[in-house]
Amino acid sequence: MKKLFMFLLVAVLFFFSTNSFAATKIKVGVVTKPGSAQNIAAQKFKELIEQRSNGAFKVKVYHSASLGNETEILQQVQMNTIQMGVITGGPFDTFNPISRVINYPFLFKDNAQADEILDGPLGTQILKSIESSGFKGLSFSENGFRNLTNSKNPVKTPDDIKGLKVRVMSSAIHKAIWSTLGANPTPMPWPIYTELEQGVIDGQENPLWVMEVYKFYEIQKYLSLTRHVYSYHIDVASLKWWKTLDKKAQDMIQKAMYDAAVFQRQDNRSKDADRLKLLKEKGMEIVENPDIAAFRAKVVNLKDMDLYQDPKVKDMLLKIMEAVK
Ligand code: EAX
Repeated sequence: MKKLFMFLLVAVLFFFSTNSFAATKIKVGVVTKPGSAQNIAAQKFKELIEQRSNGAFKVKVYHSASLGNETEILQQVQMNTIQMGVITGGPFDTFNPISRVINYPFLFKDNAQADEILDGPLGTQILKSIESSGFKGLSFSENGFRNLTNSKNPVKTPDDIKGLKVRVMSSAIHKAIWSTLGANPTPMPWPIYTELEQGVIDGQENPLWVMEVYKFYEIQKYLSLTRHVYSYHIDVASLKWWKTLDKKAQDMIQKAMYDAAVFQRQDNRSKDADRLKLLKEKGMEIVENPDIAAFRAKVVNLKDMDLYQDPKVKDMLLKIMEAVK
């Protein structure tokens, strides 16, 4: 009996001693493939945190929807079966309506404005408010300004959109934008190449990197530089997991993710001119100056819709609008 007790004691001590030296594993979920905006942010985070923690953290990035679509990744992050994700703003909509404010059409004029708001106190407040949904918002990396592509006709004015079947993210505001513009919006999770190829949908909207990395130039003839929404990712951690970490670890992770986000935004922006050139070479017909004023006029009243009736959400939207005036 005594021997058995001693054996168990040694076994328990051994377990704890080895475990305290084992690296803490962090699973990061992204829906897109290597070379994508989300992956570049996640990979940079991996590189920075593994290096800065001397291997105390070990990160594995699960890409290409291997853990499910973005809604499914977020559900797993809530439960802490996945610790982190780099997730496009759209799908957050069903978890917390605060995410709608940044998806508001024509909110930011340019990248500098987006950075100023998202890295400033209002951005911090948005990250803080998703805690009520089980997420620790760490930082904002970016998808970029979204542009419309389609297989039917060049789009210069909202009239050219009438009846187009446009795939949208799982997001009430994105759906509202496209129905207000006269399209027939179809919510669908990523990826969507097959649906575009088979004509289930006529068009989609995304930043330029998507058209390149996913080869949409093969199946979408027309691109309009509508820049209708600045699309962000929330770099998110499981709040459940976050609470198990000590302050030092939290700070280190937060800083590494923020630095990765800043790196990724610059990386994304620095490639856009070449992407446009490539898409032209690949045969896309590009409307570089669509009638933005006409698009804007159509969606100007979206802020008064039910979507923004929650006073917290409306208040945040109005504050941002005021700040970027
Ligand atoms: O980043 O679903 C979307 O349209 C996203 O922008 C997609 O994940 C590409």
